[in-house]
Amino acid sequence: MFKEKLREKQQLVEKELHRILDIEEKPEIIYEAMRYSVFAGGKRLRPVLCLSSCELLGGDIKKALPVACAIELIHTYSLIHDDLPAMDNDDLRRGKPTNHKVYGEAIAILAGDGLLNLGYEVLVRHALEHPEDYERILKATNEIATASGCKGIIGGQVVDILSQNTELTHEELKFIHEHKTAALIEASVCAGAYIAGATEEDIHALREYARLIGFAFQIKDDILDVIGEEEKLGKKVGSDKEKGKFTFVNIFELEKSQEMVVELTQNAVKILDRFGEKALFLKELSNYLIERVN
Ligand code: GRG
Repeated sequence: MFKEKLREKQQLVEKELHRILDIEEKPEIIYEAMRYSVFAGGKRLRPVLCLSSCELLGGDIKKALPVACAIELIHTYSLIHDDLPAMDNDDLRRGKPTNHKVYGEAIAILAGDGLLNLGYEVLVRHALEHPEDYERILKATNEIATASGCKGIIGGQVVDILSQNTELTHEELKFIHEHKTAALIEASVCAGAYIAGATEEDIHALREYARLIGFAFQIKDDILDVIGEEEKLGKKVGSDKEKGKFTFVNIFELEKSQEMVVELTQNAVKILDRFGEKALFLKELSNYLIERVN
């Protein structure tokens, strides 16, 4: 039942992303490069979180769909840029050659820029087409813009890059994870909630929930980089060590890191108790993330 509901939401997102990116304009190559990475097989976790928090608060998920897709476009831009030679210099992403390996560095940079801008275009268009929801969409956009900026993923990426080959404290590592990973996960949950007309108390609880699962998600990512299977992961295993990246597994070893993922998730799930039965899907999704293999 959970898997079916997950698939349903992923398919909604997939269909809408195809609609958004079905652009037959010149220069064709840029749209091709953008589609290449968006449809390379991502899990769509962030958009599913966005739809689910909207649903949790009794909102109409169709109204959250453009917002969910905008987040996935922005997330995909960050992956393309993260893989560039000037950043992580990766050859594989989502099980396929990275964007710059296929299209060259210049087009990959522009495809990332194109996706970032398209994300905001989708949000602004949604607000213009639905003036009755204008304020809700604006609040969601504010969440997404903040998380995508220097207070979020860019700030996390800067510290991550400057910290290569450096031993970090728990606090320093937490800063990177909270910004690089948890920020956009938090924005996904809060944006969906805003579309449903969340109260500030709802937002406070959901933000705390999302922060915890975002953090757990990154620790799990660190673990998978050590014990994951390359084929399932869709990227190289052991790349953190190779790049001199300090991770939670360095500080806490595997067993303790795994315990932390479980504990953070349990604490996150407890926060959802206040929403009663409606929170079942989000709770199951949170637990599913502990078991993920990619
Ligand atoms: C602003 C250039 C720039 C980068 C921002 C997001 C980011 C920093 C870099 C991406 C690389 C990375 C490992 C980020 C941590 C977050 C994370 C685990 C991303 C992968 O997310 P998944 O597993 O990927 O949801 P899919 O492919 O399923 O969407």
